[in-house]
Amino acid sequence: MISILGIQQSNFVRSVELVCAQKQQAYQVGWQLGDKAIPFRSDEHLAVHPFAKMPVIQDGELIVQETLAICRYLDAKYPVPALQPEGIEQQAEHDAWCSMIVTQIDQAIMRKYLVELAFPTGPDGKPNKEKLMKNKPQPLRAVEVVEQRLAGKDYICGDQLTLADLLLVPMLHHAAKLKYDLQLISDDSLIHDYIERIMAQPGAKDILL
Ligand SMILES: N[C@@H](CCC(=O)N[C@@H](CS)C(=O)NCC(=O)O)C(=O)O
Repeated sequence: MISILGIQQSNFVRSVELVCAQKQQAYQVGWQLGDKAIPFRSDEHLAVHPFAKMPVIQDGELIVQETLAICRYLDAKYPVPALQPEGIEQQAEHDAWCSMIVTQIDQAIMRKYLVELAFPTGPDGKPNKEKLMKNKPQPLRAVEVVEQRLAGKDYICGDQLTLADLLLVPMLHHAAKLKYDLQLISDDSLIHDYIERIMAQPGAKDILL
């Protein structure tokens, strides 16, 4: 059983869950690795991730930090189905998208926007609307970049589901719930069909809640 340290609402924890589900590997999510409790931001957490981030996984004796490293490790250890393309050029393109997704796209959609809604910093414990509206151009630009990339494709790398999709979809799934002045994804965006395509994958409906 693979242990995933973190909370189920985290987009990056969900990405790792989606990879485990694709690989038909049993996993558990919570503040423990194996039998050992690891409270958030505790010394034990810092011992397995020097910046106290989630997810961290334990697979047998091995502990792996950082979502991209975890996903690549799982894809190598459990090769079926393959979640990275073959060919040097295709791999380079896939690596570039994985990198953009876990850096710029995550920063724009999650850190600059959705995290404010999940953990509000405004008066009376409400989301800080001024901050959200000031930041909104950044997630909107990230959504536009994704729409341009997906035009004419089923997945980020063409017709193969890859790690890039499993890194991206939890962010888009959270973002797609936003309405009215917070809305990021228009009702007619191809992103909705893309999310549905991923929803049809093993375990996805139980992970993307
Ligand atoms: N570079 C890390 C970033 C992970 C990350 O930002 N995780 C968020 C949850 S999605 C987190 O740990 N948030 C808690 C915090 O920053 O204190 C990775 O790729 O795994």
